Amino acid sequence: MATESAGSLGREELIEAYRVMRTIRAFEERVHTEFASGELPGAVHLYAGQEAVAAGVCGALVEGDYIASTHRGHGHAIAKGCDIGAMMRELYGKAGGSCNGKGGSMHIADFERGMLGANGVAAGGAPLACGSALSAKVLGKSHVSVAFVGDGAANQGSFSESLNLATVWQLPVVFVVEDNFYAQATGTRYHLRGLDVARRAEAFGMPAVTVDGTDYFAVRDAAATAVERARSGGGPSLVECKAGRFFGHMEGFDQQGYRGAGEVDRLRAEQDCLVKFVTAAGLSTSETADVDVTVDAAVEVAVAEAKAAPSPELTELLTDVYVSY
Ligand SMILES: Cc1ncc(C[n+]2csc(CCOP(=O)(O)OP(=O)(O)O)c2C)c(N)n1
Ligand SMILES: [Mg+2]
Repeated sequence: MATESAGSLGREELIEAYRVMRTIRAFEERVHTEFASGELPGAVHLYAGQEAVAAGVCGALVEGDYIASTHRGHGHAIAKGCDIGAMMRELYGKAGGSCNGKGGSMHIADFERGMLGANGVAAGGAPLACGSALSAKVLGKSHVSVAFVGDGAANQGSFSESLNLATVWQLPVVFVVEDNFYAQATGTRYHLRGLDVARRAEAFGMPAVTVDGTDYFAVRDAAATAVERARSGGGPSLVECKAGRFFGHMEGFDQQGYRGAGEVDRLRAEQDCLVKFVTAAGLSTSETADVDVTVDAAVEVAVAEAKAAPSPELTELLTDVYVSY
């Protein structure tokens, strides 16, 4: 599909988009093997397969914009510019991690990068992004806030409340719903009856579109339109992106018996957003190889440094945990 940004992005922007998606993929594939070898603690939800959503949406943002993420948040963090070394240390619970090793996968945050946090509460990012968007409105700032929400989380009451508040207050916020076809082991045809979440958003008086979440350019164009609308005072929008995950719901505990035979193999063979992107962007083998080598080396370093890093000091146990105002 020929989309607006496919033609308008320069070579450097295309290579940067590939670098972001390739970093997410390498990070997630490596975390999967680290977890399988018993090296990695905690609860981990992998984002591989959905890279074009995080990269496409964050590609439409500028510095100073904010995102609020989900329990499946590594891809969002990487796309928003978080350091993968700090992220890997966080996953290992080590000093120097994004939250000094005390948050783990589901709490990675970096306010300086505009990453308001992964979130263990389904749809927890939606009201957070509304708050961040309200601050822009009240303080007269120009930042836009994005909430990433899963298809299952879109059934949470807090999500509907957020859509309502956002339209009532005309907040500069974009809701990005990632329909990866499952909420844990429950398929969307059981919990949404096949209904696009975008149709629900329209009932709140909000522009909403549904796009192929494995198509970087389709996601980026839809996000750019929504971000521009938000920044120029046009209020909230919703972008629904459909893209399956390559791994189970959660590392270590999901045999994926609820998925059809060969479903993941087919996803990897036919719906790989990185392969689609390279073809659509016309990147050469040498262009991708340069990125691949750099990215793989960076992930290797991140893992080695995370393993070698010390645990946080006991004296740090309560720092950054409680805030007094
Ligand atoms: C408020 C709340 N209820 C239940 C859960 C347990 N839970 C964790 S992930 C999940 C499913 C989320 O599905 P979806 O929103 O589609 O995101 P995905 O895992 O597919 O990325 C649930 C129910 C939770 N974390 N928070
Ligand atoms: Mg889901």
